[in-house]
Amino acid sequence: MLEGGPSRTGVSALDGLQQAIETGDRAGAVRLAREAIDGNLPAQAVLDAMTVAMGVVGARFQANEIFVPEMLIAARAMKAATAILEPLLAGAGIAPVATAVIGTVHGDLHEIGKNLVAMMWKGANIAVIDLGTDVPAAQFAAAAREHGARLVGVSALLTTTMGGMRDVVEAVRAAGPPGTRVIVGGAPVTAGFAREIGADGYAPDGNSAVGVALAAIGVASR
Ligand code: B1M
Repeated sequence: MLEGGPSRTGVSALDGLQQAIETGDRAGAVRLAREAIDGNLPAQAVLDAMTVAMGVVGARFQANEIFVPEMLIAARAMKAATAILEPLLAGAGIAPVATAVIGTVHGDLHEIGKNLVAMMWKGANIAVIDLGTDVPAAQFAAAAREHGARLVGVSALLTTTMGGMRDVVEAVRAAGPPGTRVIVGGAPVTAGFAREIGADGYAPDGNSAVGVALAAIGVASR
């Protein structure tokens, strides 16, 4: 009988990949991500397996079954494995449709979600300047000015740091290029919070961050 969906080998590669991320096995994660891609599994399915793994890691941390060092090595494994996907997601456009500056808000060291959004934006032919993590509000505005960015992306993963996004919106309005749009996201961030702080857009995940960013600057999605 013929069945759609990933092959058994594909499914077990994704299970193995999820396991490798959960246990922080960086070499295994890279190898299995490569095998999954070489086996023609869609990049999105590979990404989803890794994201599920980080959810498991977070739940274990919350239940005091693992601690910060284990979260960190899991994140390092995911970071290394997502690098395999970047060339697949990267855009092949000639001139970028816009430039974006992106970073994680001040006080916050979580970078994987921000990296994924940066990857997706590059895939949509947006030139991305990545400021990294723990970025002060003024630096977003200064970088936007320096690079003539029409978009500023801000990520926050902690309820204790998301308030800093308001400072970024204010800094960009005060000292960024006129008309620059600020897009926010991250696990604790909601559309309501984004509205409250005066952001121009909110996206719950990397995929939707593309449409939200393009809509914010008036460019039609392809
Ligand atoms: Co931290 N951590 N962490 N952590 N960590 C969380 C976020 C937590 C939910 C874990 C938990 O308790 N269940 C919890 C936050 C609780 C809260 O505030 N509500 C937490 C905590 C408490 C902490 C510390 C305070 C722990 C401590 O020290 N006691 C500490 C804080 C350090 C700091 O930042 N100052 C800390 C540290 C760390 C590590 C450094 C060890 C490590 C990060 C390493 C790294 O990034 N290089 C880490 C990790 C790995 C996690 C979890 C397990 C995984 C995060 C992740 O990468 N997810 C996380 C638990 C969890 O998320 N379930 C947790 C995968 C990623 C693909 O998803 O980042 O949500 P995410 O991104 C998504 C969307 O949110 C969205 O799109 C992405 C793709 O779909 N998105 C955007 C993100 N940014 C966007 C921007 C956009 C649009 C969409 O537009 C610009």
